[in-house]
Amino acid sequence: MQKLAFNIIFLTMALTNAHASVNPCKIDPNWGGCRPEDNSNRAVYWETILSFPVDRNPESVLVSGNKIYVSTMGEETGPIKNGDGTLVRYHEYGGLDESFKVRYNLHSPMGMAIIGEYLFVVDIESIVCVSKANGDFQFQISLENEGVDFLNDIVTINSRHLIVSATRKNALYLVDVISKSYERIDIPISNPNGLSYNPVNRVLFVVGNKRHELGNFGNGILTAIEYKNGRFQTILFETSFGYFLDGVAVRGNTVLVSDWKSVKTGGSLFTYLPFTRTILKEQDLFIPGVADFGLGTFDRYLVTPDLINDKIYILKARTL
Ligand SMILES: [Ca+2]
Ligand SMILES: [Ca+2]
Repeated sequence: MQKLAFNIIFLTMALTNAHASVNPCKIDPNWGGCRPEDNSNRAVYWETILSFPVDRNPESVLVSGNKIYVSTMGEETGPIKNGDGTLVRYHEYGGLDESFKVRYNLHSPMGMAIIGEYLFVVDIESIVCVSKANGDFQFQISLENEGVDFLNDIVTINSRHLIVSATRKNALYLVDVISKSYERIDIPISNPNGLSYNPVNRVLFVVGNKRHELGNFGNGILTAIEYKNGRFQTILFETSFGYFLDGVAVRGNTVLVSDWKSVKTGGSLFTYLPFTRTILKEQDLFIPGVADFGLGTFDRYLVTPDLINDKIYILKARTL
């Protein structure tokens, strides 16, 4: 009897504690918003609510708090050293935030990641670090010695490590921003493009393509890599879908993937559920050039570049 009473008290305490420990907003700096715990296994419908022009060739978007960071490649979309690329910051309603200015010479900046007060961007063979507050240059780490010539995306793993994708090298690198060193991850990936990391179960998602080109053939590959025994070395699964995959983001228990699909009719967004290894949904976005998108504010907003028409689109999640 005493034991039962103890158990009831223990259970009550556990429930109270469980309730108290539920954090309504677990902000992850990598995707800048909360994880939608209540809706974590489901696909939603994304509705466009706003778009605005960006100069020029926006490749990647990162949302942090109520700010939208955009990397622009300049005149050319290839990794060319012409010094006309930059990073710009917008307010959530689309106005340019002039208090952020990158004076450092960027060529063809693409994916971005945040660690603390620092914003990292990949630029051809380098990882460039600027102040997240005002864009002031901090330092850069070059992977030139690795023969890297087309870094595409970058993702935060923890407070000192990042992973970058080197598309033409079919390689990923783990970068230490404190010691400014890097090592190649011993897993070949075909033309790796977008990266996203789920720190809850320590799984890295990589989207790549059999060929790094837009075509009318099935081309995309999503790879899930597990962090185990201190290393990224185990492929959990690999699956093929879509035409030309670019961006990826963990949303709750699902993984969102952008597919360029067609320059004429626009791209689409896949919602993939790793637990069951199934595609929950493919939504046509009617936006061409859906490159490296970002999620923001409670994962209820999705912000994507339109690389073809030099625009940014803000979409809002509608529950199905
Ligand atoms: Ca450029
Ligand atoms: Ca990309």
